[in-house]
Amino acid sequence: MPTLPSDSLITPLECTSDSSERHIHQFAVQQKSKKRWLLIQPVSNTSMMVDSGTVSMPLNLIMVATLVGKLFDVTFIDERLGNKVPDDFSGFDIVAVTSRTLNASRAYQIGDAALAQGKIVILGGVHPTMLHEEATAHCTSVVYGEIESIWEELANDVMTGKMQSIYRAKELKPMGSMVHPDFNYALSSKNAKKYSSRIPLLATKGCPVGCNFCTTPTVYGKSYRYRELDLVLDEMRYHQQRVGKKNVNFSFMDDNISFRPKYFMTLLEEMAKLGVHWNANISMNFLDKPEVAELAGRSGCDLLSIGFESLNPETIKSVQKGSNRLGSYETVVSNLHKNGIAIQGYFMFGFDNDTEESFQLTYDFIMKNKIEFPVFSLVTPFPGTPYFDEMKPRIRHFNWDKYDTYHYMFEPSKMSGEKLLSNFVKLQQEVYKGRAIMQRMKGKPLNWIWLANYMMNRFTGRLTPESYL
Ligand code: B12
Ligand code: SF4
Repeated sequence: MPTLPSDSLITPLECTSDSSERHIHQFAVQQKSKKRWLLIQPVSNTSMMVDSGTVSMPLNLIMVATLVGKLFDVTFIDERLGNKVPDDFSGFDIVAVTSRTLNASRAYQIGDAALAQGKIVILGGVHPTMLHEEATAHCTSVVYGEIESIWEELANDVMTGKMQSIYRAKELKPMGSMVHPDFNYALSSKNAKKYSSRIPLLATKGCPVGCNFCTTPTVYGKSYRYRELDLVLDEMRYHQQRVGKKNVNFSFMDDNISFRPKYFMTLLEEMAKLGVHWNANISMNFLDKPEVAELAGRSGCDLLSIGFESLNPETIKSVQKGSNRLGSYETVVSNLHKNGIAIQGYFMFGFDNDTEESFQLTYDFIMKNKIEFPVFSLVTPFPGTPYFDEMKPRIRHFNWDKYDTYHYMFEPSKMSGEKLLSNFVKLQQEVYKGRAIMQRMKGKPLNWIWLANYMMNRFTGRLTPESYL
């Protein structure tokens, strides 16, 4: 491939972002053949339901594909759809793989195979970011955190073939400068019908709450960025036009969409005018105000995912989840229910403060407050978090395939591992018994949440404590 004289290369830090992008683009255009990238979303090896059935469109890899595709040829493979990663990478120059912890071993396997065939291998996503030294053994380069903030430098090095082992931005770009994701990469995939019809969308990034088990504070620090409202609304309108109807379902991928109440409320006011439906992860810190829940309902919200985590105040304190106030749990639920918003409630077990009573307390809370879709997980110290460093000497294994929040990680101090798992299974089976489902769901609209309960009924019926080992 012809190369340009070195003085035409860009040192991104010396240029404005606009001029460096223009410069790189000219460079790419001048090349006879563009470099060919293979982008891969690997499937995890976990035995649990994580990657089965319909899966959400991977916004992270779509964002990567959108940027890369402006300069290079892109082939997009999502293994979770059943699409096959080739054994022979000769059709590609660069193999780039996204990875969380639960699919890190598969990402490394692909990386090793591509390296052995002399390809440039790039690993990105939360796991390589957290454990870049480990990841470096399976790739040419690791991208730390979001690609957008380091793209010009990475693209420049790919073109010149001078790769660095890690790419880490000195500062994060404002979200307004990020490209609109091009969903065609995912939608034109073979088996794309296995994607959930909910369209992933991003309005904000980061979360300053700082829970000790979460990777977000490590990756993005205390920063909280948001996109201009018009950009978010334009993206919604674009999808409305693309599908030819107003009533499109969006799923916000934000870490904590409500952290800036003014921004959030204005976004909701505008969404109410669009006639869309949406769901999101949300922390409960200001959902105890009835007017917020009212506006959320009016703006088309049909489900909110809330990390209640635990009913034990000591546990909430120990994980530094300052946004959760136990005294507000019931108010938050009732505010949302009054406005027709269903709740996907996340509950974690296995903390040192958990006792056998914790399970009964959680059961009572769920049943009394009619939580529509409770999700139970075992607390999992993810590498790179303060919690991981604290628990490392007690963690039973470092088999990344089992870092899916559905495996037993360490023995809590106030209960044996056997008791933890037997109570964990029993709680799920009780909550998803036919009678309990009827009690929680009676009078609720007949929609996919009923179906999710039915599937959970069948799934939990088969669970044993050994399922979690
Ligand atoms: C929304 C979300 C979900 C959604 C959608 C997930 C999906 N399909 O994308 C749902 C609810 C389905 C979900 C499920 C799960 N999630 Co989740 N989720 C998130 C959340 C809040 C945002 C992810 C997101 O899409 N962000 C927006 C995109 C645009 O940003 P991004 O992912 O950071 O991607 C950028 C960079 O990482 C980088 N990048 C990413 N890949 C690549 C690849 C290359 C080659 C390059 C160069 C760069 C690059 O550039 C991207 C674009 O800016 C994150 C927290 C977080 N901030 O990461 C947790 C998070 C990813 N989830 C987590 C977990 C544990 C899970 C579950 C296991 C929970 C469960 N038990 O069900 C499952 C696993 C599902 C799966 N198969 O992966 C953990 C993972 C921890 C870890 N170390 O692996 C996180 C980090 C939260 C935490 N606890 O810290 N999740
Ligand atoms: S509130 Fe959610 S996103 Fe924020 S630090 Fe805690 S777990 Fe992470």
